[in-house]
Amino acid sequence: MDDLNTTAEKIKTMEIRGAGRIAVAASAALRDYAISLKSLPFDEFNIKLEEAAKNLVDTRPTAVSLPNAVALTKRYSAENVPDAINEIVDNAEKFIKNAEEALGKIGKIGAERIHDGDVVMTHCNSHAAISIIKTAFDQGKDISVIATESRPRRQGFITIRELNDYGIPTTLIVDSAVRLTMKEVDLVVVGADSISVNGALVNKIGTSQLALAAQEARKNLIVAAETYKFSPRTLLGEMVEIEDRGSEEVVDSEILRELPNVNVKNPAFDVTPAEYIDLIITEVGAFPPAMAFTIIRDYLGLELEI
Ligand code: RUB
Repeated sequence: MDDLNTTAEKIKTMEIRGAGRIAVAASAALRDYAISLKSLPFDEFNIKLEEAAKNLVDTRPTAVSLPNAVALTKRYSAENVPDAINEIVDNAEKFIKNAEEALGKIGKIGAERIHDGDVVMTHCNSHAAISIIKTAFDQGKDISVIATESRPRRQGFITIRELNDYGIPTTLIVDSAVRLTMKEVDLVVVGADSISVNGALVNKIGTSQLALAAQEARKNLIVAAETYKFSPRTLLGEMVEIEDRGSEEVVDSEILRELPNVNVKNPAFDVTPAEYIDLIITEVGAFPPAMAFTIIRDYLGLELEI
């Protein structure tokens, strides 16, 4: 289970992060692990595979891309090990290829919403959101970006480096400058960790603050999300769990030791209700959030379980 454990650890420690990259890494790890079980009897193979799936899914709770990727990778109808492995390898190759192609399609569809001269605000570091921004830039549109720092892990620095290297003029702001800066913005583009059946978006903490400020300033907010970021389990009433991370990400433990009456809370994600979202850009088209059920039914299936 070595490689699988290594991937699980990298997801847990956020060496691999971002809902899309987590999903692709988990699918590849499960594929390779299944191949490594080729000499086991079928019943043992099944048990080991279930354990591995659970191990991966338990690494981080919020991004539904992870259980979706695992469920789509590990399903097989074969009743012997070699055929089951073939199905799993096919599933993984398909999932990874679709995930890669989805980014290009989202970029193309989303770029239609960006016009020459636009200032785009983004939050955290989302490959899907950045794909939209880069595509608009590639189309020759004269655009610039305002990127939030995204405390506490400061994923905004990954974003500004990426945009800088692409030649896109970018301004970095601290998270608390979002509302003040919103008047300069034409469009907000963010990624997604999960989208529930009611069209609510779960994304990096602070996303809902961008949404509130955008609505107040009458600016549109669009979400860039592959179809595998929608959560079938929310159809069963399940709520998306918001990951709580350690206090050391927010404040040095030394300082905290001197403050026995202080507690630090570090929720990593928040929820933006559907009414704050103009459109969700997926690889199969741009949808209003009210169509989340249709996307789950048509592109993920209602029985997706891990
Ligand atoms: C990352 C984050 C991103 C989404 C979408 O959080 O909230 O906006 O995962 O990213 P973390 P992508 O850094 O805690 O994983 O579009 O790349 O899948």
